[in-house]
Amino acid sequence: MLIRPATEIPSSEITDERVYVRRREFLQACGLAAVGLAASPIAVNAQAAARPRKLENVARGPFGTTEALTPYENVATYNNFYEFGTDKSSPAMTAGSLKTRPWTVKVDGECDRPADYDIDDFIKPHTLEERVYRMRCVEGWSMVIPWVGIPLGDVLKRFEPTSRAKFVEFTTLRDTRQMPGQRSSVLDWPYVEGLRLDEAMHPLTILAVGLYGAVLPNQNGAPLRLVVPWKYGFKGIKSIVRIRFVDRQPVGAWERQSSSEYGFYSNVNPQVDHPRWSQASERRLGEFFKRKTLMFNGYGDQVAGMYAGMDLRKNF
Ligand SMILES: Nc1nc2c(c(=O)[nH]1)N[C@H]1C(S)=C(S)[C@@H](COP(=O)(O)O)O[C@H]1N2
Ligand SMILES: [Mo]
Repeated sequence: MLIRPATEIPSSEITDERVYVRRREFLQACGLAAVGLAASPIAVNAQAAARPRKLENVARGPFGTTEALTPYENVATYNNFYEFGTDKSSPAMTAGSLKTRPWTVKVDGECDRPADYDIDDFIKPHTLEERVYRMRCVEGWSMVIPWVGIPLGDVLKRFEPTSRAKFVEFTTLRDTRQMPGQRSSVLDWPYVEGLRLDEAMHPLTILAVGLYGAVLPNQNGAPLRLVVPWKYGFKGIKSIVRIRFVDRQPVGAWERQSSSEYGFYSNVNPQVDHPRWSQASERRLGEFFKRKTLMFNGYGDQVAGMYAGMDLRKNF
């Protein structure tokens, strides 16, 4: 099996030192230690004992940035996951109630091979890759995260989308017992997001199953979440239970809540302000000074062509 739940590892087996050594081995296996990443904050892991289990057979994926990684502690304790409360610190404290196995992913809509998959069978045909991506939240903070995942395009091709498939819609689990934040009507549950088919097929787009070489912490969207690094973070829907090929543009949970603030495209764009704040700069978690926000979050060379001829002020 490719992925075992964290709960199968007795806590006695996980010590700070072992996790540190495993991390170093992982970096060496990926050839990353040689470029000095081992000296970055990843080696300092105060919360290592709480980390989920390491993932085996992770290859080094393309598109890696060499910017300093955001410390694991920030990535795993400063979260937006409204199903577990609206405070940044709440998901890390309460997402333990989410049961990530067994987990079924339904694939349906405009495709020739719709099916319900057990999460492990869903992932099995693919090689896990590490992708270090810059991430930018619409609220003005950013991180650099070493994701472990599989290219979404490879996944979607398996289901043979029909010629009517123009968009892909993703849905998060809805279960008020496991997700206590869904008892509040802060969003119209379940959380939904969508991509145009070409955005979904783009080689930068991945489905993540882990970060920092280990299984995704629940608060980061276990067992399966979307990662689209040139878009604001809310497009990266967590804890996915359904992937549907559709012919019409899906309405995401944030767009449904406030379409004047959260558009369908949500490409990172320093020239288009959020109605209530500027998007010109950002604060990288763990840093003091603000940085200028880059068009398409710095991925313009790879993705700008998909929006040629579109008015990106209108299609925000
Ligand atoms: N289901 C679900 N997915 C979600 C969210 C959410 O509240 N619910 N928040 C989004 C937002 S606004 C951001 S910035 C990212 C945060 O991901 P992270 O906590 O792993 O950094 O998750 C996105 N995916
Ligand atoms: Mo966000």
